[in-house]
Amino acid sequence: MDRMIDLRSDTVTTPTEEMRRAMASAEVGDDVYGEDPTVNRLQERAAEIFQKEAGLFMPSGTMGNQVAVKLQTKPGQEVVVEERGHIYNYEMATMAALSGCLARPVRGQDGHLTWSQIEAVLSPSVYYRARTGLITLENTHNMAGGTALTRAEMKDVVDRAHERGLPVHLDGARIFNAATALNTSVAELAAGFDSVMFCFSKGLSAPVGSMLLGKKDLIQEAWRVRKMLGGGMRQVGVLAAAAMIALEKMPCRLYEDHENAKRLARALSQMESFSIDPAKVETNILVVDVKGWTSGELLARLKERGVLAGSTGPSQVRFVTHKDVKTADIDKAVEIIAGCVGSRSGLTRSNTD
Ligand code: TLP
Repeated sequence: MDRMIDLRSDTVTTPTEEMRRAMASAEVGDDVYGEDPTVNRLQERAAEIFQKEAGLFMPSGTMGNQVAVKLQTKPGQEVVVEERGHIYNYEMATMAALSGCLARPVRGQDGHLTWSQIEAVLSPSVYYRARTGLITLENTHNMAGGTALTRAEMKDVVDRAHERGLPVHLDGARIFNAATALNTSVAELAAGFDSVMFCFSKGLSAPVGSMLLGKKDLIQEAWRVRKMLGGGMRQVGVLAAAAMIALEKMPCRLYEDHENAKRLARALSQMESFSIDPAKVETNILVVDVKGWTSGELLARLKERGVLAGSTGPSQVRFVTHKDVKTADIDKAVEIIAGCVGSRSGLTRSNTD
């Protein structure tokens, strides 16, 4: 069989040749002493691009998010999160385990949370209700299908939260995808947030790493919490060197992933076995409802034929496009998927795309 077409996640992307060369020749030092020049440059450059005071390199997005939660909450408080949010569903209940917090999930339309939805769940000021400690937004929203939250809608949440004295964290693992889709800058999208986490290791294709950004005081404390969690790294400039290329060179190609995702969505929308509105695909993620199959059955059949995707529910699958999947691979994947669902139901409509 040819190589697998891996649409499980953009986390599967491999580093570019340029990243590998930069890693091999990176200038390094002990970052626990703050002496790795490559890490220091990366943190400064990320802060500059996002127009935040300071940044801290993190081994993962999960650690970046959870350090932000720990720093901005007290045990016994609630954290508002969109119901399908990563912080709530895919971080092993860390906010409970490490910060002693309770998630307060709110369902937003396609992952968008409005202030009125958030306000409805904020703790009333009576002593017997848990206090809200932090509000979180996710952009793009992964499990809502890679939807992009606009500057205006986020600003509304941030401003109103601040009026109530509440900090707001942005899980911007894929903020560069959002900026690409909305034709704006990441600085514009990150404005006003007390903390922002973004990942180098997703569509930007670095092998490892995320960044937490915020005010100097917050980031100074983040150094302590990262170390507590075992995230103090040593000659980590080898990773920061790849991340620097991810930051400078990779955002400009993300539109290709978005075009490929739309291409895949248009094709799937022509097949009876899937329910997806291609007009709603804004970035590189498709979350698709499956009819007539369980997601497990379908994914196993696709895998046998050379396509990998992920399950996001008993009858829902996720396809993610990225650098290592070209347009020709998408067309090949469409052929394989059509053959697979067609062989079972004979229901494939003609693909007019
Ligand atoms: N997302 C992964 C899985 O964990 C689901 C993926 O394949 O999409 N925030 C968001 C919005 C994410 O999508 C992810 C990873 C993270 C945080 C965590 O990043 P890592 O994996 O670096 O801890």
